[in-house]
This record gives sequence, C-alpha cells and structure tokens, in this order.
Amino acid sequence: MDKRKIILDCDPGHDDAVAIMMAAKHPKINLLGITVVAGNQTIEKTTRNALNVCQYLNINVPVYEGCSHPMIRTRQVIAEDIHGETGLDGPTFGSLTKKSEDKHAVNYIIDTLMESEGDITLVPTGPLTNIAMAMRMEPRIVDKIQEIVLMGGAYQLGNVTPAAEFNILADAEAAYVVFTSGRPIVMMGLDLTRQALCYPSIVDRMKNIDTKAAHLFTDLMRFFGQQQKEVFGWEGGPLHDPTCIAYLIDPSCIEVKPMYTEVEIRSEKCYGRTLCDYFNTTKKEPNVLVAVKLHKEKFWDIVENCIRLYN
Ligand SMILES: [Ca+2]
Repeated sequence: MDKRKIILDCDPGHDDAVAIMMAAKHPKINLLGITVVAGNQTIEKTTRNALNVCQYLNINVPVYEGCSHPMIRTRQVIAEDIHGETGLDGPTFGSLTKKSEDKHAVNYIIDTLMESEGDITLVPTGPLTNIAMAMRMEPRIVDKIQEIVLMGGAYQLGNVTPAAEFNILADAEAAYVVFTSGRPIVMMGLDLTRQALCYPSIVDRMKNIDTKAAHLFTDLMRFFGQQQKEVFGWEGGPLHDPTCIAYLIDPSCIEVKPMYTEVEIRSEKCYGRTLCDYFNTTKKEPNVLVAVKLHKEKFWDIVENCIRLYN
C-alpha cells in the first residue's frame, strides 16, 4: 500500500492532539514530522503539548518548534477559552523527557520539501505562519508540495468573529500567502467540522475501546466538550483537525466542492474571512476544494479504527 507522506503542522490543541494520534499509526499515512506553531496557545505550550502527546502514545516522530508570532500582526491570538491554560487541559501527563529538534520548523519544512520528489502533502491544522514563512524564505518549495490539506476558514459562519475562523484570523496574511500559492488546497472549514460534533455518546463509544489512546481521547474530549458548551452552546465539540486526517485515509468520507477562494486581509470587520465563491458569481477559476459534507458514520468509524491501532 502506498503511504501518503505528510508533515503535520499543528498548534495542539485538543483536536490537534487527536489528529496526531490518528496520523501517527495509520498504515495509509507516513507522518514524517510534526511542526508546531503558536495558535491555540503560545508556542512554548503548543510545542510542549505535541511532545506530551507523542511521549504518552510512544509516537517516534520528530517535533519541530516553529513561529511564535504571526507574519505581520504583532499580537498572537490564542484560544484559551476553548483549550484552557495549558492549551491541552483535561489529561494529565507524566514528566516530559521527549525533546523538540534543534532545527526550526520552517527550516525543516524547507529542507524536507527540497529533498523530496514532490510527493509530500502538507497538513496544516493551526495558523498558517510556518507554511507561509517557508514559502517566502524558499519559494522553490511551492512546486514541491503535492497538496495542502488544511483545517481553517468557513464559507458560512466564523467562530472568533462573525466573519472569520480562528486559524485564518490568527494569521490572515500567512493564509493569504498560502491561498495564493497556486498549489492544490483542500479546505476543511467550519462548515464541515461543525458536522463532526463529538457528542457524549461518541466519547463513551471510544472510551469503551479501553486503550491508552482511548483514555487520552476521552480525557481530551470531556474537557473540550464542556468548553464548547459554554462558548457555543453545543453538546459536543467539533473535532476540527482530525477531518484532515480522515480525508487522507478515506477521501470518500468528505464531499468537497471546487470554489474560488480568497482570504480577506484589508477589512477591519471581515479580517481573516475566507471568501469562498460557492455559486461562482465571480466566474473565476476555482483554486480550492472546499469541504461541504461529512459522512458521519464513516468518519467516526475511521476515528475508532485509528484509536484501535494503539495497544
Ligand atoms: Ca488546531
């Protein structure tokens, strides 16, 4: 079986942690490296969280610390209301011995792509700072990227402002660079991920698998679900980032629609909005496959299968 080579660029984050869990062991995926960016929490915390998840699940994949601030804006937006003070509140981890690599995440992305045969997919599940910085530092990497399968944006409602989704809002200039790169992009926006609500019944289903990964999933989702209920009024948290991994494992679990998509960076109120031309009113060539429908049973089966891969 051909394994899909990926670099997971993340900001753990509860749903990022599940994405790491799913990508690391699945036979269809070759997780080359984990690059970390500031987002759900500060870079120190998101890096620590990635290392903790890897150590807890015995995932032997190198972790690279990346950018601590957006490309242009001075203030890093974080999501403490959703992910807590550590960025991964809920589970408790033992003392951390796994260390991040010395190389900066942006340099790792550049070097790995330049040495590749154009067969690596980038999977960004946080703000796009690392990816955009890599594209600007070494523009030759752009043609080396096979595909970008990202979580971010929305063609309907935002979640941080009425217009914008967190990952894009946190560094809209970086998102602008990535969305104008010309490489194939699949966008798992909020329109899709709000169909992946992790209800208590699903948490119980995964808990019953009774593996280390199942316990971590349960601890993560119990905290995440509570916060989502307080902030958005839902009974379950949207499992945003794992939709990218599920799509790579089995694309038939997610329906996509080609749309011409731009990132708004000039507006005050709509800063960070992904303008997706659903009805092709601009008659511009679609540049993004925007996810529109999740086949829920298939999706949760994939999540379950991934959790079962751990002893
Ligand atoms: Ca994330």
